[in-house]
Amino acid sequence: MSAQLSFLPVDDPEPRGLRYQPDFISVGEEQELLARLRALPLVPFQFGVYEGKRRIASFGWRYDVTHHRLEAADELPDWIAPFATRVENFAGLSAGAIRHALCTEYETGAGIGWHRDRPQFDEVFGLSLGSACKFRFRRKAGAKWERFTLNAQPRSLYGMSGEARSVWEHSIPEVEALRYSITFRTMANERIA
Ligand SMILES: O=C(O)CCC(=O)C(=O)O
Repeated sequence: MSAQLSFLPVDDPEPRGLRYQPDFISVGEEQELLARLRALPLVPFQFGVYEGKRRIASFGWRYDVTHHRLEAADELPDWIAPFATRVENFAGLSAGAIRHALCTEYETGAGIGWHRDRPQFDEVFGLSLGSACKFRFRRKAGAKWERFTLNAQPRSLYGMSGEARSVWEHSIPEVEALRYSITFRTMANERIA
């Protein structure tokens, strides 16, 4: 179904539940998506009074980090919906399982700090566009951290479920070139609080 990370050395603590699929979309599809993303009214990621360097647009649901709650957002647009369907097929999910898409722009020097995704969401998939990034994972092992880095190439898709999603934290260090991503998420349950 999907490319597991079997090519990696056995010493790497590969997070269970992490999938990676290079060339999930074509170069032409990437160009079309980049044009759409550049045309979006992206807004700086807001955390209380702080603004992140990355800019975002949410569809389906929007997570309000200041008030710690989900809010309804515009439906996934026509140009994103077919890719959500492709992700559902890739992951063996039922049609319509992906109900949220987050578009993110990382200008050069922007990144995202260590975190796990919100518990209101379940499975998480990320389509990388424009440039590569180091997608880092860490988890506590006694007094130390186990670490793992996925080199997420443009046009690739990663998927996080199981431990990769719920135990490991992930982050992206400052990117070296303009990068966009579309993060697709399923919902943890139907009761959205
Ligand atoms: O840009 C990405 O691929 C990751 C985004 C992410 O981790 C998040 O929005 O929580």
